[in-house]
Amino acid sequence: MKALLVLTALFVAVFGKRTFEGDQVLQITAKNEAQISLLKELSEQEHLGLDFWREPIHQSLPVDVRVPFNSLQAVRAFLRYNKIHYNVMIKDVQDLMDAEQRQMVKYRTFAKSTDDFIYTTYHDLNTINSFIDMIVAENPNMVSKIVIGQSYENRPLNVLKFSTGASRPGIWIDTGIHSREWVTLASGIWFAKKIVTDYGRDPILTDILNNYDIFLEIATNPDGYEYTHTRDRMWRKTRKPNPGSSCVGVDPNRNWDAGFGGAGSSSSPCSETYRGPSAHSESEVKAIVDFVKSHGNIKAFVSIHSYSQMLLYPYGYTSTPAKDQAELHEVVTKAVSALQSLYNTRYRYGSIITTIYQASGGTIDWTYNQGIKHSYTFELRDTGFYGFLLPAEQIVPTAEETWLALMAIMEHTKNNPY
Ligand code: 0X9
Ligand code: ZN
Repeated sequence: MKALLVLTALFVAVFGKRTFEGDQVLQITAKNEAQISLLKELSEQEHLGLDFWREPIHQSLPVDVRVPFNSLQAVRAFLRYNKIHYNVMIKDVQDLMDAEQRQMVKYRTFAKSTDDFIYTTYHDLNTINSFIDMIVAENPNMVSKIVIGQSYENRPLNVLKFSTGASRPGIWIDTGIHSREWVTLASGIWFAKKIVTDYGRDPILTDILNNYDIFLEIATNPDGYEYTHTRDRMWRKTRKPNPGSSCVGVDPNRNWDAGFGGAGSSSSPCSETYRGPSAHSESEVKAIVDFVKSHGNIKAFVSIHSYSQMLLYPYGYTSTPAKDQAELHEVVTKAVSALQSLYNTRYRYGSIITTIYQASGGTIDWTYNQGIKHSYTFELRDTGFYGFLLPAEQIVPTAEETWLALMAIMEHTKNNPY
C-alpha cells in the first residue's frame, strides 16, 4: 500500500491530476457476520489499494468500495470464491468524473452577483470565496465574513456570519470538512443564499434570525477541497504532511478531543481515518475549537457530510447514551420527516455509534461535551448510486430538502435552548 501510495503521489506530481480509468465501485452485500469478517480482512490487504466509501460494519448496510482497475480481477475472484454478493455500483469512476468536469465547464460563468450565480453546478475554491465576498457586499447589514484561522497551506478559514442584532446566541453550520464530499459545500452556498432571501419573508426564519446569529463555514477544509479540484478528486483529509511518512493528511473528523485515539480511528498516517499526532493538531479543527470556546454561547452545532442519508447525534466514540438522547432523538425524528416531505428522500437516524459505526475524535462529540446540546451531523445524498460523485442536477434538491431539516433543528433550538 505504501509503495502504491508513493507511486500515486509521484504520478500526481509528474502528470498533474490523478486518474481513475477503469476503477469500479462495487456495492457488496454481506449476508452474515462471517462475510463481514472476510470483507474486513479484504480491507486490510493494503497492496490492493482499495478505497472503502462505506466500511464493512454489519449486514444491514451495503459496503461500497472503489477498486483500482489493477485490483479488480483479484477482488472479484475473492468475492466469488467466498460467495459474497456484489453489484457494480460505478462501472468506470473516471467516466463519472469526466461527466462532472464537463458539466462544470458548461456552467462556468463569472457571476457578478449572487442572483446570477449558478447553484446547479460544483465550484472551485476561488469561486466559493468570491461568492462569499459577493453575498457580504450585497447584504452589508446582515452578512459579514469572519476569518477564524488559517489552513495548513495558509488559506483563510472563512465563516459567514448572518446577524440582525448584537450579542445573540449562535447556531453553527459547517460543510466540506471532508473535501471530497462536494455536495455539502454546494449545499452550503445554497443555504447562504436562502438565508438572505428568506429573511423578512419567511416568518420562521425571520424569527430565528431575530434571536440567533447563524455561522456558516462552507469550505471547512479548503486545502483538501482545492486538492480535489486540481489533483485528486477522492481526497478526504487535510493536507498537512506527516513527519516520517510519505502519506499526507489527517482525518479532520477523527482529530477532536472527544475519545481521541479510541476505536474507530487509525494511528497510521496512510489511513483515511488517521487521527493525527494529537487532538486538535489540525489548524482547521483548532480554529473551530477556539471559535466555539471564545464565542461561548453556541446553542446548536451542525456538521454536514455525505453520503448515505443519515441524521445523527452523539455519541460516536462511546455507546453510553448522550444524556439528552430522548430530546435529540425527538429533534432528528422531526427533522428527517420535514426533509422527507419534499422529495421523499429517506434518512436513517439515531446516535452515530448505533446508526453508522464507532468513530472516535469526531466533531459533534466534542461540541456536545462542550455543552452544546443540539449537536448534529448529516450524511447527505445518496445511498450508493453515485456516492461522492453525486451528479450536479441533485445539488439543489439536496440543499432544499436538507434546509427543511435544518429549519426544524433551528426552530427546536430556538424553542428549547437549554
Ligand atoms: O467516517 C466519517 O467520518 C463519517 N462518514 S464519512 O463518509 N462522511 O466520512 C461518519 C462518522 C460519523 N458521522 C459524522 N460525523 N457525520
Ligand atoms: Zn465525511
